[in-house]
Amino acid sequence: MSFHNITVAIAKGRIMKGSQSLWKQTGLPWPVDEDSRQLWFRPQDDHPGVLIARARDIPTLVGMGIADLGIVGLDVLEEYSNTHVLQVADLDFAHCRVVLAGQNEHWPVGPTRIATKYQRITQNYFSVHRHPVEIVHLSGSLELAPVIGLAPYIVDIVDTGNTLRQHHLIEIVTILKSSARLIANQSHWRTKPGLEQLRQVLHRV
Ligand code: PRT
Ligand code: MG
Repeated sequence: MSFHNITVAIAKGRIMKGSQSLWKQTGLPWPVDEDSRQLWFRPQDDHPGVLIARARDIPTLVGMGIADLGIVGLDVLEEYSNTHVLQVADLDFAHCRVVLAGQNEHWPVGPTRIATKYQRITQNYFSVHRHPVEIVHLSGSLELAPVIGLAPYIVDIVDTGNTLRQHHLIEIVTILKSSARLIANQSHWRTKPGLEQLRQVLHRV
């Protein structure tokens, strides 16, 4: 099968590491040269190209059809997805959870402030539970928010739980279980040859 027309947008960091081993398992040559500062590796021979981007930009790049496919965590997809993007496979790596955490194990009593980089996920969750919250957007170092008195609760990604423990924070509830997902541009998915075949190659391993 020829994938020479196909570009996959991949989030750098953990998702890229996992994608690299997925490419290895499938026998596809990994086109990314990590020592170069290049971010766009064009399709070569019969192999798909790879575009490296920030995680939160992947749904935009796929939705606009700049890339045909994308690989991104479900957490990022729930937060930043758009109507032009389809989820086509669970790739079963980069497992983690989006959790509510605080300085004790109790669910907040009354209106409360929550620091997070996941505004949409947090707002939806507390709307469903009809619990009033004020969301403070931070883009990193969430664990510091309770310590410095910015917000008593955070909504953040947890894997082993070590980071929370180090900051004396306790998990209260899991809001979302996440893993790496393969996403597709909706109209490319319907019309472009090779996308379903590439999905099968990536999903079957
Ligand atoms: O830096 P940038 O904002 O571009 O992206 P990023 O830092 O979120 O990228 P990256 O590659 O580190 O994570 C990308 C995706 O990996 C996330 O969107 C998740 O879907 C997934 N993932 C899986 C994780 C983790 N596990 C994880 N543990 N993302 C982040 N973490 C963080 C966690 O927040 C904590 O601070 O790693 C730290 C260690 O976690 P513990 O619980 O093991 O201590
Ligand atoms: Mg990071």
